[in-house]
Amino acid sequence: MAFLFILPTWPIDVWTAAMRKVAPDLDVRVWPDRIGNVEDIEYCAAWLPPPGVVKSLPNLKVIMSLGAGVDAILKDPTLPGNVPIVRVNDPDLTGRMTEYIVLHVLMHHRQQRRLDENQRKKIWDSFPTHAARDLSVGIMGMGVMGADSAVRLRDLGFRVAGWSRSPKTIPGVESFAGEAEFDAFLARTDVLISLLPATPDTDGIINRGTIAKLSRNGPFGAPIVINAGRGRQHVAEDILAALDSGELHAATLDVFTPEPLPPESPLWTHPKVTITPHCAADSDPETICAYVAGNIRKHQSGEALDNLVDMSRGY
Ligand code: NDP
Ligand code: OXD
Repeated sequence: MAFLFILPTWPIDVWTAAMRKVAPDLDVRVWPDRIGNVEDIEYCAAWLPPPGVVKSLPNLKVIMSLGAGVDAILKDPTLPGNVPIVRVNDPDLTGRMTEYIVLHVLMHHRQQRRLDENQRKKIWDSFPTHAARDLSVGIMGMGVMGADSAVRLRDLGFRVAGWSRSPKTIPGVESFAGEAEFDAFLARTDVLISLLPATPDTDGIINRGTIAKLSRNGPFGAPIVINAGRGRQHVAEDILAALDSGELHAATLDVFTPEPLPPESPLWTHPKVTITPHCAADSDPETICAYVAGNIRKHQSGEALDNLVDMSRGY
């Protein structure tokens, strides 16, 4: 039995070293030049696999994502339909995302960019601040990441709601579900966060129409958007237009189409936009390899795989 990494855009030596450290007995192969006999390969971990590579593995039993999202794998139109895909659900990855979401909600709430600007200009302006309870945060995507962020934000005193396909029960967090409750969710939301997976249903969900339905009763008089889900979920032109017209107060964006964000994108220099380079939650090689190796061991001993992707939902 062998395990194959298919990571054309990742630092492969870091990942092979991490896997060898956490699973010294695993026969680790690397696409394309250290693949060996393809018939040995029963497990692979992939991110943006070139179309056809996964399909060329005749004895493959499981495809593993090295992140929480699987869109980078599902892009391959030739994936074998009968091989299960699993994704990462790990406290390290989740904790990193929660740090990012809490950081950016607090940054907007405490007007840190205004303070930074004042410091640069040597302006002592102790403007009034407002309480966390004055701000309604709404999280789209209440899975592993969204639920954890919601709880931490709730504990800081923010009014938190989540929107997902199915309703959730989290004490102190209001739940909205499905298209029927989307508008009500938007109407009570001052800070809109996306932690949705990339699927055809979530493509372009942060558009001018969505922004227009957000609350304008919050302390800034206009809403704030934070997208750490996937770049496909926001329409960049709509965000820019809404910021310029005052319909949107500010935006934090971690994910883009395409990535890297091209230097000519007006998002880079917009005074109301905070850009981060898809680093909200980094996959730590040793932690993720230990998780992958654990899932392989489970599968080999006949146990159910953790965090199986439901192909009918696409996440
Ligand atoms: P989960 O699968 O645990 O959660 C996904 C959530 O989205 C679920 O609550 C699901 O609803 C909801 N959802 C999916 N489709 C819809 C829809 N059409 N309408 C309403 N709700 C929907 O994923 P994770 O929380 O682990 O990760 C979420 C995403 O975060 C990843 O797919 C990835 O894109 C992104 N991510 C980004 C990173 C970064 O660094 N920027 C790092 C890691 C992840 P339900 O619960 O009802 O199924
Ligand atoms: C992920 C990511 O999906 O890093 O884990 O984007």
